[in-house]
Formats: sequence, structure tokens, C-alpha cells
Amino acid sequence: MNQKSSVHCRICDTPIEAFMSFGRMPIANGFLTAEEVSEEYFFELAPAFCGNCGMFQLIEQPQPDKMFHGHYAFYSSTSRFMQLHFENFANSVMKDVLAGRADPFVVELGSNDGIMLRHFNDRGIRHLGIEPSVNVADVARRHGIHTISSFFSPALAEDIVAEHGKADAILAANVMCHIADLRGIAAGVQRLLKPDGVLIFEDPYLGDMIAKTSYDQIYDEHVFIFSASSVKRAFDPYDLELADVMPQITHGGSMRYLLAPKGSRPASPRVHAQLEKERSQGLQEAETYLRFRQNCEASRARLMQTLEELRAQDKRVVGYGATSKSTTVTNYCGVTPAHVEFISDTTPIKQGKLSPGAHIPVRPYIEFTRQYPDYALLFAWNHAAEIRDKEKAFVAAGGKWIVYVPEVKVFS
Ligand code: DWN
Repeated sequence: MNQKSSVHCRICDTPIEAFMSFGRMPIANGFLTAEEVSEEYFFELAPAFCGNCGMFQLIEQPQPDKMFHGHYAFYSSTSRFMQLHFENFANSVMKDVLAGRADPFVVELGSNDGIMLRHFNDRGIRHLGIEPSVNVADVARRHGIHTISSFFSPALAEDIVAEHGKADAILAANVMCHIADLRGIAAGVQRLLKPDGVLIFEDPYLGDMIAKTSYDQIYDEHVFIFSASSVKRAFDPYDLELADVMPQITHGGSMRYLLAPKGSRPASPRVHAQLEKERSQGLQEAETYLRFRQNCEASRARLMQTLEELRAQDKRVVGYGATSKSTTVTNYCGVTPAHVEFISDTTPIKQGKLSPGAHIPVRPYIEFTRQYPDYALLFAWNHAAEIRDKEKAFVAAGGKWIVYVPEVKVFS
């Protein structure tokens, strides 16, 4: 039923072993109705680290169509901060890559609701989004953004070249780390990219995840958590060279990678510096991951102690943001509706459903404001600045936040 459950690295085929298990896990964005509970799908969420190529990866990932389909629950444009982030990303590509090129062509893999491509569209730049989740792709199409609903592959790359020509820039944000067949993606990029084109993508960064014990970045969709060294190794066989790295504050710490056909542009000194930093941080050492496992266990114990104490005191706790990440936290830690009354979320498709596995009701944001709880468990901790800014009334009413990254803390 599940895709590849072998114990070989997905990049270099070296035998690998899980260094821990988060246990039985549902689909992170598999929000469901009470009637669907008996059919709920589970798999074992267990990460491994390849000692040969340095790739952090899941041993098992559910089939892509179980995760990405016509009712995918995550719409990129739900955060104002992320809207601004992708506008800046698009502007930097126009300025640093496309400027001076005649009739450039931009392709985005996993373009979601068009949060980034809309800026190219607004400037009349030829573009194409590739988004397998039809419902989010439809939002982009309604905004006039050229989008095809498909999974990217070398064959699709050939079709795109035949119809539109080769790409000046291939972009992806929070997408590459979702694709188990990264080798197929790299082969497709190699075919689609112009000799002087660039591949730019960003994803949650392994160094931040380890440093902050943000284990909730690990869930079905994130089959890889990248570092500069693992990205460099993974794309090398496809003649793509890591030419730049740019740290981002999004999603609790991400990294943007720029790759180009070998010899087509000089590597920034930032690449060497980042590789050195990763070495000194121990990202290649097996012991780092054993320590990470201990830190996850300690974080789980501390969170549950906090929630149990509040439950004993009859305090109302509501979750804030039914994130993909919260599926790992609730299922790994054992958070139930007895600890968290409901999860408030602004995404209509999630509202009225139950959270995956833990079955905590997801309710519209208005219910959070209607009667503020005593505590809000901030599952969307990566949007903390934006959320705390707009929830001053909650704190003024005596409400307190609970966070668990980088450590479990209660504050107002
Ligand atoms: O890679 C991925 C990342 C980038 O986005 C995906 N695989 C799926 C998704 O992960 P996530 O669900 O953990 O992302 P977010 O952005 O942390 O999700 C935020 C959730 O919180 C959304 O459901 C919207 C909601 N929200 C809210 O209710 N009020 C968000 C904000 C900012 C708010 O004010």
C-alpha cells in the first residue's frame, strides 16, 4: 500500500535505518468528518539520516495521491506575511535573474494558489505553474495564472519544452522536500532548464529544525528535510551545482538554494561558509540525531505535563492554527480533545472537520474570539509575530500563549 518501504537512501541507495519513530501517524492534512474516522489511513512516521550523502528523510511516505488531491487543505495565501514573502521572492528573481533577458519563461513547481506566480503574471512575464492539487490550482487559474494540474516528471518537462521552450528560472517553495522521487525531479529540471537558467527553491532547513527541536516539521509531506550539503550532493549527478544559499525566517527557519548548470555561474562564498557551518553544527554526525531524539522526547513530556496540569485545573485550552505540523505534535504527544477543546483556523475547508488522528474539532476563527479561552496552544508558531500582533485583545483579556518551539513555554 505504501510507497517504498525499503531501507535504502532515496538519493544514493546506501542502506539506512530510522533513528527514531514518531509512531502511527495519519495524513497531516487529512482533516476528516466523524463518518470518515473508521476509514482513516495511518502509516509509521520514522525519520532516518543517510551517513553517506547526508540526506534526512522518511523511511516511509504515503502515496502522493493520498496527500495531494482535489481537496488539499493548505492554501498558501492564508498568511499576510507569506504573501509579502513571495512577492519579495518573485521580485528578487525578476531583478537578479530575468532582467535583460528577452521574453523570459518561469516555471514554478507546486505553485499552490498562485501566491508567487501572480507577480510574474502581473508583469506580463511568461509563466507556468505545475500544481497537482486541483482545488488550489483552480484558485490560481481563476486569477489568470497559467497552471497545469499534474505531478512534475522528466516526461512532463519534455512536453513543456516542446510547447513553451526551455525555462530561464524554475522555482519551488516548500515543494521539493515533499517529493520522494527527487532524482526524477532533478532529471526533469535538467531537461527543462536553459544552459544559463537557474533552479531556485526553498524549504524548511535541517539546521534550524535540529537547533530548535522543531520536530513538527516532520510529517508525511516532508519526505526530506534539506541541508546545503545534502542538496549539493543530491543535484550533483544531474550537472546542477549549488551556487548560492540564502537563509529565510519563514516556517521557523528555511533555506533558499540556487542551483545552476555546472560552470554556468560562480558559486557564492556563502555556499562554502554554510557547508562549514553545517560541519561544525554536527549535521553529518549520527550522534546529532540521537540527541535530537532525546530532545523530542523531553519536549513531548514537558508539553503533556503542562496540558495535564491545565486540565486538572479545569482551564480552557484552544489550539491556534490547524497546521500540518500540529498533526505530528498531537499524535506523537497524545494531545486529545480532553486537553484541547478545539483548534481555531481561518481555512474554510478545515472548519467543521476533525484534526487527523487526534480528532480535535477544527472551528472557525470567530469561535476563538467569541469566548477567549484561558490558554491558546500556538500550533502555527511559525506565524507567531503576525498572530501575536493581531491577538492583543486575547492577551488583554487575560489569555496566555503556550508554545513548544524552541521549548515549552507559557507566556502572555
Ligand atoms: O510545506 C508546507 C508548508 C509550507 O505549509 C506544507 N506541506 C503545508 C503547510 O504546512 P502548515 O500547515 O504547517 O503551514 P502553516 O502556514 O503553518 O499553517 C498555518 C495554519 O494556520 C493554516 O491552516 C492557516 C492557519 N492560520 C490561522 O488560523 N490564523 C494562520 C494564520 C497566520 C492565522 O492568523
